[in-house]
This record gives sequence, C-alpha cells and structure tokens, in this order.
Amino acid sequence: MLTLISATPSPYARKNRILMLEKGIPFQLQTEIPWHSTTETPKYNPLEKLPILIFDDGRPPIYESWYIQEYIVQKYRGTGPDLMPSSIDDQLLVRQIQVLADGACDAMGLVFFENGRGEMKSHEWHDRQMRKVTGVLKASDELVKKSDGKFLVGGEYSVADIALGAMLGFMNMVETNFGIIHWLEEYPELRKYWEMLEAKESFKATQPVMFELTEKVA
Ligand SMILES: N[C@@H](CCC(=O)N[C@@H](CS)C(=O)NCC(=O)O)C(=O)O
Repeated sequence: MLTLISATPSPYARKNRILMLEKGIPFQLQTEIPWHSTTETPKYNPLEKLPILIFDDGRPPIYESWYIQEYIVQKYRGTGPDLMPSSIDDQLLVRQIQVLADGACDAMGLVFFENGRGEMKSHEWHDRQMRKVTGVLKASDELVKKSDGKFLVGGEYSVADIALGAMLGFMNMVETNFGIIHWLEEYPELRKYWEMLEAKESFKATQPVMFELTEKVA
C-alpha cells in the first residue's frame, strides 16, 4: 500500500490525492503539519516538504508534487484513465500549466509568512508575491476562455486540470478564511470551470481545510 504524507490545506498534496483517486490507486494518508517539530518529512525528504509518496516495496520515497504526478502517470499507465494527453505538444502544455498553478501556490505561501512577520513585514515583498498570484489567476482565466470553459488541454481531463483546480481550491480557501484575495467575483468563467471540477468525487473527497500553526516557523 502506498502512503502519501499530506497536509489538510496543501494544494500540492491535493493534486496527488486527486490523481490517485481518479486512477483508483489505493493509498493511505499520513496527515501532518510540515512546519511542526513532530513532522516526519525530514525523514523522507531533505527539502523537508510534503507531499511525499512512500512505497512499501523498497522503492525510495519520492517528493515534489509535479514529480509525484509524473511518476504516477508514467508508472501506473493502464491503471484507470491516463490523465495525460498523447501528443508531445499537449504534454508540454500540461506541464506549463502545472508550473503556473504551483507558482501561484508558492507565492501565496510566501504571503502568509510575510504577513506573520509583524513589524518586520516587507510590504514590497508582500505586494510582489500578490502580483504573482493575481497574475496567475488572470492567466488561468485566459486559459479557461481559450478552452471554452472545458478541460484545458485538447478537451480531455488531465493533470493540468487537476493542478489548476487544486490551486483554485486553495485560493478559495484563502478567500474564505482570510479575505486577502477576491477572485470568485472577478473571474466568473474561471469560477464556473473550477466549480465543474469541484463537482467531481475526487475533488469533493479532498476539500482543503486550514490548520493552525502552533510553533514559530520564521
Ligand atoms: N514545490 C513543492 C512545494 C511543497 C510545499 O511547499 N509544501 C509545504 C506544505 S503545503 C511544505 O511542506 N512546506 C514546508 C517547508 O517549506 O519547509 C511541491 O510542489 O511539492
């Protein structure tokens, strides 16, 4: 049985969870707070980040969410849907969209930590990160319009949709919990696309939930 080290709000781990659910690959979740001293992440990943996929057959653990997606797509081809288009150009577009979605989540993570710095907060740094988030939301809206609100690459459901959907779910959680962004009203077509994804069982089963950091991180 595979084990995925995950955190409840993590859009990165959510991508891997959704993919494994869609493909029908059984796995168990090990839910952690990667910034707490009790986390097992350093045991498996020198970068001390989750998600981490652990195997029970001697294969070394793997980490980095896009890489885990790639590993699952390649090694479990034939188990459930491919979720990766066949043409090289389409595959490259999928990976470009993954880069965009992950980058927005990275920038939002930096915003959180900057907001936690109190008097030390750099407004310039904060605004720079927020520009990335809003820039990606605008770019995502354009991608969705280009694909007529349907799946992003070649009209077929793929890990590109999973990446964008997990990123939008994370941004929705941020909007609901903290009110620091407002994209739902600004981008109605993007919202419709995201709601279409959230209606899937795999998305419903992996709703992001914020956790509380009780240890000082930075
Ligand atoms: N690029 C990484 C980002 C993963 C990431 O930032 N994970 C967060 C939790 S959502 C984490 O473990 N952070 C701990 C740290 O940065 O030390 C990926 O896609 O897997």
